[in-house]
Amino acid sequence: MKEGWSEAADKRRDAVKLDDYRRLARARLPRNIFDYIAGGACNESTVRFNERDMDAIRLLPLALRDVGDLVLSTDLFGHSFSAPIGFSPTAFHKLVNEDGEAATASAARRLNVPMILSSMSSIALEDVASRSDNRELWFQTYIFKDRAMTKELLERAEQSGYRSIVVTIGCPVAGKRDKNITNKFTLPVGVFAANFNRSNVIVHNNPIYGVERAEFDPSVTWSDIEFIRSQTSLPIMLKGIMNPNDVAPALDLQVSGLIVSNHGGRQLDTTESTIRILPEIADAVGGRVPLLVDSGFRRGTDILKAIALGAHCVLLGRPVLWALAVNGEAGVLEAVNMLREELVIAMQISGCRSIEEIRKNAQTIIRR
Ligand code: FNR
Ligand code: LAC
Repeated sequence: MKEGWSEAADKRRDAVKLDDYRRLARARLPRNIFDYIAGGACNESTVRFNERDMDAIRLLPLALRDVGDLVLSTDLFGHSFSAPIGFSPTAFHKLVNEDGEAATASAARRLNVPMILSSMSSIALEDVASRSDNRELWFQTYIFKDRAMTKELLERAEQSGYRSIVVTIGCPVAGKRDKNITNKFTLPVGVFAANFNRSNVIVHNNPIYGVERAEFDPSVTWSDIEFIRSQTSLPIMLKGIMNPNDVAPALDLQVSGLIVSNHGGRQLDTTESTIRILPEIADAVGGRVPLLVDSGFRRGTDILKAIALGAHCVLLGRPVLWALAVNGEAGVLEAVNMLREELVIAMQISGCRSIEEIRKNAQTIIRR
């Protein structure tokens, strides 16, 4: 891959950056759905920390490095992906597009980037895999109070060809989302957690309450990760690591990867931004397993910084939903290609020819 910005990119007049999809989606979506996706916990301070802290880290570009040819490929769990960019698990894609997760997963296949399907998907996990023909999907689950349900999901994912299991931690309970409560948010008719049955419960704070057998469990401990391990032969990643002290117990349980995440600021408000805690977590991990990160990544330079600070891959949450809302599968392709082009430019101007070189140059190109 040679060039950064292309003529094709110039033709996309409506959106020139990832955040434009948010603006365009806002104009299309009902207010309560937009708020459910965009919103965070309480004052939404962490939502803002996530994005603003990217800018607090400055770059010192290295000049004259022959950056004519770049390599962006990224190997994870035995597959070579096209870029260090992937999709975080997000619930209910049919809220924004009728093809829902099938469209997103198909975009991920065409882009050759990893996608984590949420257990709260609005299309059943088997159907997402078959409709998208994506053979590299990963599956996310919580450790639900109903362990039999948790086990069933693991079995279904393994049987349908999912490549790894992502267990979301840091959710003993659902965070408080003021906007959903104010809006009296409920899922529209036709959108539901398709891997589950509907319950009659209505709690506006988070639609997960309306899903039978999907109750969070405040009693979850590290030993439950062992339970998950005993139930699947797939690699297991933990998503939601925010404290360096949680790295040792995770690695003791031989997990295959970690995802630094504060759920996009949707769980505990005033939690630290992921870009700021990433270096400390990377130190604790010491390269023993792949380290991924999400929450607030919107620009090519954000991704460059995450890699320099120890991440192997950066995941996108809301931007994927915004792009899906604006133009379905094609929107997701466009948006990710745009971000990839920004990453290419950032690598070239900072003097890094590969993901490996970003890591090697990290000490000199990053100023904190
Ligand atoms: C999420 N997230 C999430 N995480 C998870 O583990 N399981 C899930 O079902 C969901 N559902 C979900 C729905 C919506 C609408 C959003 C916005 C987010 C959190 C998600 O995986 C990710 O951590 C954040 O979205 C990343 O932050 P950005 O990129 O949205 O800032
Ligand atoms: C959310 C839940 C589904 O973030 O985790 O909305």
